[in-house]
Amino acid sequence: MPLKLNFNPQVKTALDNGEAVVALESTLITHGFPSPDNIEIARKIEDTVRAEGAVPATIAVLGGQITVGLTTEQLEYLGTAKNARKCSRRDLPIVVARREDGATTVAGTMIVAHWAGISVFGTGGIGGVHRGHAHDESADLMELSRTPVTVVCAGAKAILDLPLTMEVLETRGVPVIGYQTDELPAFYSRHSGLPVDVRVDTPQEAVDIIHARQELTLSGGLLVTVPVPAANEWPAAEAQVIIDQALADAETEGISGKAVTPYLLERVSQLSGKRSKKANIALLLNNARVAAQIALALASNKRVFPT
Ligand code: PSU
Ligand code: MN
Repeated sequence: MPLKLNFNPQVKTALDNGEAVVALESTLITHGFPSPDNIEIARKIEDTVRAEGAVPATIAVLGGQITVGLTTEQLEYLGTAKNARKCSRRDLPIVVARREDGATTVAGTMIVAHWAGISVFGTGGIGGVHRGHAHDESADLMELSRTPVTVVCAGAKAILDLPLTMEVLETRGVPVIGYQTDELPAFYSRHSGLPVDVRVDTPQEAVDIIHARQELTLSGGLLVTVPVPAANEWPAAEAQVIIDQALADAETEGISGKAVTPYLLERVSQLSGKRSKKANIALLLNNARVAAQIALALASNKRVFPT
């Protein structure tokens, strides 16, 4: 661990006792949802983890301090902060050196979770390869190939090129697990038509793969993909029309770099009324629940590995 991490005492105690802890990201608070919805959603995600019997650890950088497990006050502060930088791997040294606030993406959260000793992380959707811009590949994919954290998500965001994203995950050696599904979920909707590498139906089956990866000393993480609950699904055909419109608008406006993903998510939300938001919140809570169950199975099931 390179720097002193600022631990929430509850998270520290849970980790010291080998209890189940789930890492949560903060970019969805600063760049995923507008205030004040963002704070309420972040709280509900944490409550869902607690209801399962695990301890939530929302990760962010506050005034340059890498913080593992935001307090209620810190979460409220970040939820209204105007200048928090979206932090992937490349951004972490910048916010630390300049004592700035930073919200961690999937990549940034994986790095800090690993430093903190947290091996399960629940989120909405990972970044991936952007449609029509194959060179714009999220740093999330590279992080998954090098940092040993299990990321529970609803697939890659539907605004992305899902077949290309799956290809890159294969090249990078990241196993893609379907949780109670044979198909990669497409974030807002349950179906993408793309097969996952393996289906598991229980948290324990996911833990078996986590253990096998460790035993084989393979670097990198695992992706557990969970479909949005059927009642809150936004069917792919309907979502596609709006996503295409949002992508066209991004081109017209000349949006680029790290602003692309927040722009597209916000535009889809504006164009879809409440449909995309409803699905997004439902999948976040569902993923938090599954992540907590996997963390609990992992905590109750330690194995000693041959060295
Ligand atoms: N999925 C969401 N909302 C988000 C993100 C993903 O529903 O805000 C964020 C995550 O933090 C993810 C990041 O890591 O977007 C990817 O950004 P980029 O494509 O610039 O790597
Ligand atoms: Mn990008």
